[in-house]
Amino acid sequence: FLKASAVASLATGVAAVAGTTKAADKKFTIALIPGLTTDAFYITMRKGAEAAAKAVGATLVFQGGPDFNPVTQVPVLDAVIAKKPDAILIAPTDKDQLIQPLKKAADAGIPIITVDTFIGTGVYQTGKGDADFPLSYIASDNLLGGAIAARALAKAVGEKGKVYVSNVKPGVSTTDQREQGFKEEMKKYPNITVLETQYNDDDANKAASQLQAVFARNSDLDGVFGANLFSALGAANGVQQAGQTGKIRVVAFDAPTSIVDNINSGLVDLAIAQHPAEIGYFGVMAAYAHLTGNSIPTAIGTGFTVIDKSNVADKKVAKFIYSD
Ligand code: T6T
Repeated sequence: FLKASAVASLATGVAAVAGTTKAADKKFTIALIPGLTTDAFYITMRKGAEAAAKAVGATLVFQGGPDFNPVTQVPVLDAVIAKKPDAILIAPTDKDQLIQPLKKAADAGIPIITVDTFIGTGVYQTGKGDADFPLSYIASDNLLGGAIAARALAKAVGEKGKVYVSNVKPGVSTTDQREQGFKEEMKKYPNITVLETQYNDDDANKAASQLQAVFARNSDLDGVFGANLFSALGAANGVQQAGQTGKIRVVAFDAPTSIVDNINSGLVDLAIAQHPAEIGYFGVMAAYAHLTGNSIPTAIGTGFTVIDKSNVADKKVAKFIYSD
């Protein structure tokens, strides 16, 4: 026979377990709003987010705009807010222009976590400024990524000559930081001139024509850093169209499937793969932790895998190539 006190504590234990089960049983809906829907980076992020949602029994809603632009992203955000999800994960397409639209969601009581890109300074929960309300920022270290790109390009061009950055547009936290990190690191190479940045609006065709225009003005152009998937893809295409494969060296941010051929053919020297699936996975897990009463870190950093000719065929590396 159990003593009365033992029965009581057993009962409490059962109640506690039942309570836990109840909280975990609630099916949360977590929305993921990417920078744009048709980008292998965000498609891969979605996969990671789906895996985490499955693990915790949450429903993931993936909804985004057709291009990387606040004009198309804000209406999507408004539509998502109207559906009252339990949490929103979002890659804001502009660090200032998304502050007020996201504030509306936070004021409506929806927890916000930014993934990949940030608003304001990206330092959250400080009690300072108008953009500290998101709970967490989950992303690559983009300043570091820019510095890695600079070192790789410097090496590829023999630490001298002319290079430029092919970039999206000012105001995007990730690509601004990559350019900043790149330029800071390039100061260590006094014989390398960094020409004016070319902004392509996330349009690979524009990045390709810009490469050709820069080359037309600078026949001694040695290299280009493509600061995101479309900038790098476009710049590499431009190099190929100009018949300069291997002469104008290319360092790429991001790793779509096409990067494998481009590395093997020597068109691209090196690609810096982000880990978007991790960003999605930890984004959902952080939201779930918060929704079930746990505290979460205000920032989570994910890593890079640097891919070049020497390791592109390695399975451990290939798994970081993005999904189509
Ligand atoms: O480079 C990624 C992402 O990190 C950036 O914020 C926007 O561009 C990509 O989605 C690649 O196209």
